[in-house]
Amino acid sequence: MSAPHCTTCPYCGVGCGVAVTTQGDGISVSGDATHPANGGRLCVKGSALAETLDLQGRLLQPQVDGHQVDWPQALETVARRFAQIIAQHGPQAVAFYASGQLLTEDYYVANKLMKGFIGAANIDTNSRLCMASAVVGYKRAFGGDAVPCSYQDVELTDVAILCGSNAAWAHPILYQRLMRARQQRPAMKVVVIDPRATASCDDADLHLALRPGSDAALFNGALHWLAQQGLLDETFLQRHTEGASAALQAAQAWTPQRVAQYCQLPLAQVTAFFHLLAEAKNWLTLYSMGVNQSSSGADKCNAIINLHLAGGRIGRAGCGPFSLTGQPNAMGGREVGGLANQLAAHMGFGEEEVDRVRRFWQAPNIARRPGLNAVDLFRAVADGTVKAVWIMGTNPVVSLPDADRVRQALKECPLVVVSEVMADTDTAALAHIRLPALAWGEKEGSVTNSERCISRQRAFLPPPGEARADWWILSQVAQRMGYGAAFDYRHPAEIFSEHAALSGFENQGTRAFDISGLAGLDRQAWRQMTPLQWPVNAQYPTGCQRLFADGRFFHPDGKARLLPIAPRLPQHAPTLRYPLVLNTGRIRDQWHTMTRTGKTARLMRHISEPFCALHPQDAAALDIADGELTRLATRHGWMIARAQLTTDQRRGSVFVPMHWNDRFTAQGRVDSLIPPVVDALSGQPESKHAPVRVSRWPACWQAEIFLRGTATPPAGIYWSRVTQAQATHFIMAGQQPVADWEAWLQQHFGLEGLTLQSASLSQYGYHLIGWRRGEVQLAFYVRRQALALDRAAILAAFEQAPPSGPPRLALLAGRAAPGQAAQGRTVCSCFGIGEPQIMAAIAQGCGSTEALGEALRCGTNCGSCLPELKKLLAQHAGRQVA
Ligand SMILES: Nc1nc2c(c(=O)[nH]1)N[C@H]1C(S)=C(S)[C@@H](COP(=O)(O)OP(=O)(O)OC[C@H]3O[C@@H](n4cnc5c(=O)[nH]c(N)nc54)[C@H](O)[C@@H]3O)O[C@H]1N2
Ligand SMILES: Nc1nc2c(c(=O)[nH]1)N[C@H]1C(S)=C(S)[C@@H](COP(=O)(O)OP(=O)(O)OC[C@H]3O[C@@H](n4cnc5c(=O)[nH]c(N)nc54)[C@H](O)[C@@H]3O)O[C@H]1N2
Ligand code: SF4
Ligand SMILES: [Mo]
Repeated sequence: MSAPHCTTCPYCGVGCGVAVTTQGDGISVSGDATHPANGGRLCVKGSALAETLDLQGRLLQPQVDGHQVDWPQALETVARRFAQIIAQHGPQAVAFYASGQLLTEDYYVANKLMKGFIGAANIDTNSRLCMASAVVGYKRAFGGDAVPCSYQDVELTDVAILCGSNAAWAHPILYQRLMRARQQRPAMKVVVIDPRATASCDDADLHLALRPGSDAALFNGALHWLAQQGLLDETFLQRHTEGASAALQAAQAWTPQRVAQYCQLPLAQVTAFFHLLAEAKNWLTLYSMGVNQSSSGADKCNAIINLHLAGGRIGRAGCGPFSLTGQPNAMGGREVGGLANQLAAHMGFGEEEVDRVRRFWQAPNIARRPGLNAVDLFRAVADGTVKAVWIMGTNPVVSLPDADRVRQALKECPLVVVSEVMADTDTAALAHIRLPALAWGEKEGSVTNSERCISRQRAFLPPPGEARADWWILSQVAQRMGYGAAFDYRHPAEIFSEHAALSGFENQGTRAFDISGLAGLDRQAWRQMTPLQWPVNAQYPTGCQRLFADGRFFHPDGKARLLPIAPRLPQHAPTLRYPLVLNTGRIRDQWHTMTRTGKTARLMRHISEPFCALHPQDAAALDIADGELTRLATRHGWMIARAQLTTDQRRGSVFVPMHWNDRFTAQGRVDSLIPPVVDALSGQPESKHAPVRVSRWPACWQAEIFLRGTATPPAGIYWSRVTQAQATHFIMAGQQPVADWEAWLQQHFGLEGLTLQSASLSQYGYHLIGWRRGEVQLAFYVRRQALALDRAAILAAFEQAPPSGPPRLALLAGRAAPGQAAQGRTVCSCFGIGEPQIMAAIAQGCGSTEALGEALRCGTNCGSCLPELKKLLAQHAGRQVA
């Protein structure tokens, strides 16, 4: 066994350290105990990383116009086609669309090429959909895009306010740090501000299920109320801020009564929140997409920051407005200038800044004005202004709003280049040129997490096939476009060092992002770099945990700004035709468009299908029962998802996960429903809010098929693919009756050479199993209503010789063989523990999560399922009482 490689998790912005051990062919992954973010822990996605490393589905060879080519040909074609379009239509006719999942070194090269050498600023990233509002908020308030806090602050605060953040699922390790701190310090309070009850409300003292989009009013109200109680920090305001009186004036109208009415909250909850603030020494607001993804996202951020400034709750332990970044390197993108309205290293397009960067890069064609942000960029592709787009590390056909228009735009675009790790994504399917990139575990570089901590991602696997690092691909294209000298990089350490030097270039304390202390790193030192928080410079040689401790901000006068905030509701209100509000977001075990987490059976078991969470009363009014298929439609598009009735939803509001796409389901891209409405200041889309109509999707049959090998379900039906280790598994439903199931199966899934046994049941039911050469090949079940199959038992049959006797009848029935326990829905993905087992253990006396952990091991590894275990315990207790 070799010594563990220390690297960083490629998923969320918590940025956990990962220790990888290789032993023969086996690779095991655990938390890196020395990493400051996680101290050795990993959540369920991090723990499953080793299962995503296989090469199945990987893009391993460059492709041009559908043909496999070698690298020189691919690179020359990209360079030539880009150069032709630039020569004919000018630099504004080309664009890059990149990702917060690129490494800092990749990002730096992409940004330098586009802004310094091609000469347009048309490089935007998926961070536009994610962090853009937070960036505007910080820049307006502090004069720089600087997150003041550290993760330690969650352990030191008195009130943690999770606003528009479901950290229990989206930032699990940070959430667990918070929960542990709370156990040790019972006086600590947790407030969750979210229209729906989430796993993060599990241990909250107060959940404010406010009207969608109304957050700014709540924070204005808190500001006004604290001012009235004389609880603002007048000294701090006077010494270190400007704009307090205007902000207070704007907040004046927001009495607790008015806040309660506007936010549709009980008055008692509003005042309870204000009292919590009044009584606590330290407040920490952790905010995320429920704040940023809004047409007033930037203002919501500043309403939060206003409160922290006015209360003097910033720059000290346990305090601050803490925007949680989503992607592993969203922050790195912000540092290099990976947004179309920033130039580089926290510099914008002021004349002096442009000149400074031009001199540093020795750039021949530096861009002098901002480029197109993501939504506008794809609009420009649609109207033909942008004729070439290079997409790297993101899947916009799934994740951008108005996604059907995005897809159409790419179909019509003369040149689409995609750098990807996977061969088949909804976006890669439309590319003229596909470039195989190195994936996590193969690539080398650095990332910055939510608390400004720079860590290394290290390679522990050889490059597969022809895959190459993103920085290398970009540099090679740059060289072929004639910019050789500026892109002559041989190692990512050289890029990092240049980036660090630019951050310090003529900085003199004027720009927050300064890592000039790392500018001289050679390869060896870069290889060994240990995590540290920027700034890293002469003043902070070993990094800095907390910014603004000295009350000095980055505006020229050194003072922070409070802004007058006028709360605005989302741009499109519900209408008679589209009466409900569509909210979207994440689930615990999937990552975005599922290209990697969708490969892991274990991560698919927790939630296996796109769903639509509805309040039971809304569902009753629509005649929709739990588990039925629904059709959701907006003016932009439609989708099918399975109804999940829950009082966790507010009335009038539905929730759909953002993850599903054409690779996994028939009609499940929620972003095809989202209007391309953006915040005017940040350009960030209002992905959390669309007026929607929900109706039943009446199916006349529901089926599941398990088969060895692959197949494509027929068009016109609903289907959803559930990754399983043993078999391909589709859940299906149809609106057209099928007269002869055997013929239908033969046509779409192939039954040649199989020995078959079938059973026709009453009520439209039909089951069929087929085997060949000692192996079960296919199992199919159809009914008029939803099925209740024991999937684990069916899958187990694919690992054994075809059964006979009662076990065969059990397989035909879709049930566990006699004497075997039923598995049911998986709750603990780490140990594969299902709900029936957990409920049985509770019934037998396990009264706490600890007792359950001892009996079944559930919840004892990553802890991501603890909120659900608590819910099941509560459910059981509720039943006992009833
Ligand atoms: N498991 C998992 N974890 C992830 C990711 C993933 O794909 N899967 N992605 C990562 C990325 S890139 C990101 S950006 C983060 C996102 O992390 P989060 O922002 O925590 O996740 P979301 O589920 O998108 O949205 C958070 C919450 O905002 C709420 N919300 C909606 N509208 C409003 C509103 O008007 N006001 C308030 N206060 N809340 C509202 C939603 O109900 C939702 O519960 O997660 C990161 N972590
Ligand atoms: N409705 C709705 N829409 C949303 C959101 C929402 O909450 N609601 N959230 C938004 C947010 S916050 C985000 S961050 C986006 C995320 O949306 P996307 O960025 O589109 O989602 P990913 O699936 O992470 O896409 C990353 C792609 O890069 C590939 N990849 C992985 N590693 C590498 C690599 O090293 N190099 C290269 N070249 N490719 C690689 C992956 O296979 C994958 O196809 O979605 C946004 N869209
Ligand atoms: S919390 Fe989970 S997904 Fe996020 S970085 Fe840590 S292990 Fe990875
Ligand atoms: Mo994100």
